[in-house]
Amino acid sequence: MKTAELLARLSARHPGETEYLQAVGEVMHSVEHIYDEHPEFEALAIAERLVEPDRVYTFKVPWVDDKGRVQVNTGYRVQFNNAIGPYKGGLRFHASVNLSILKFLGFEQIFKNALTTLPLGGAKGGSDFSPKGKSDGEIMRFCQAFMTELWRYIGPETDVPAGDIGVGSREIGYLYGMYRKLAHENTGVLTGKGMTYGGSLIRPEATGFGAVYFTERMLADGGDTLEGKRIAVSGFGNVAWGVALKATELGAKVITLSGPDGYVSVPEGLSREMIDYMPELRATNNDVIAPFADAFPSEASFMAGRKPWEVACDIAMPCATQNELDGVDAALLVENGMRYAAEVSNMGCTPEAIEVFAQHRIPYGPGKAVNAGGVATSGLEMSQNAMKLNWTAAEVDARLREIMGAIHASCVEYGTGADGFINYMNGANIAGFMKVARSMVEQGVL
Ligand code: 2IT
Repeated sequence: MKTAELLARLSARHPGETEYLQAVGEVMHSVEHIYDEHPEFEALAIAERLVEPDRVYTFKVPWVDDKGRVQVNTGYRVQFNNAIGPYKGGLRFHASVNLSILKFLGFEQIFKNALTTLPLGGAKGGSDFSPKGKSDGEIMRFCQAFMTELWRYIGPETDVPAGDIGVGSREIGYLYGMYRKLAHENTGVLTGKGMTYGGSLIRPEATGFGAVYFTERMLADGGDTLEGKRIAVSGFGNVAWGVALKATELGAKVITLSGPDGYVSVPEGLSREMIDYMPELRATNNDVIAPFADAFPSEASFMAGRKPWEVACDIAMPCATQNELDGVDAALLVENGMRYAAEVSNMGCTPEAIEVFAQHRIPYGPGKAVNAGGVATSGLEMSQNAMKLNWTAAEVDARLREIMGAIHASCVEYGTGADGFINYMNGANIAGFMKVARSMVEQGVL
């Protein structure tokens, strides 16, 4: 593969789409050697076809706020690739959302979904709507307005959205209600649904639990366990909550959480009471972590405007957003003794950070493998909806564990170097890519 040429052409065609170009660059560099061993890939222009989304929907979302003012946001759905299954991926509601971010997320989703072992294609969507400071009524009206456009493009066998940043069970409920009304049908068209209308047990916990199951296996590869390990976590949303719950249960200490305003340090590790407080703080819709330290003044201290990567820890688990851990942060973490990096946010580490990990031979689990338990459990929700039955929490959790084990095995199979060092990023990219590329080859030029 002429990777440099491909990337140059792509950046000329999509100037300024930095996150998208970053995500494509990472995957293409990982797969170029394998690609060249398969002349049929080059002949069928698999790379050129894979890097462009199948289609992108953009639409206007007008809605009325509590003061009676008309607001206008932009809505998107990027349907990236459905070679192995229906389009699948979350919706992000955040002020930063733009086409570049949704294309990077949709592109990553293709390979992540392929890794889950389930038949799921890649997509992503969302809006630049910011839920921060909005009332429940405003959120409902926005979700309803968003769905009046989106519903034409999705369906239980074609494209199944879910949550992401800013879209949790409340938003999924409002979105699902409007879809049901417009389409006149009750189907598994969204995942992350509430338990009263077709949701799956363990879906709320799945991204965080899956991330800890994967991390446990990374440690086992190094002859290590989670017992007594200090974990620096960023974010304080659904994903950070699931990580904190499972990691603490397995004997680790979660010693930080963070928000856009700074981080909290909890040297003795989060207690169950603190973990239970996380969803409460999230529900205030203010997107700040400072009140956490006010709620637990003797155990937690707030560091305004700083990132958690300055604390000494054994494991770093970024759980907030893309590019939240850069080269400087990575160097500081390594200097302070960090031994494993398990990225839970999508593309949470910059290329420079990944380079620092590689230089110091720090095992690094990429987001598309570590956080795949979320979408995998969405796939399990789809299966339950199709069969019109519900599995028990224990059954879903057992399947999630099995899937995370399979993802880890793929990373090891494709990522172990001649010297025995496991490059989980290359492994994940190659394993995901090979499945999608083979499926595209078998199905012809489309
Ligand atoms: O990034 C992700 O994998 C998600 N936000 C979950 C997607 C899904 O369809 O459950």
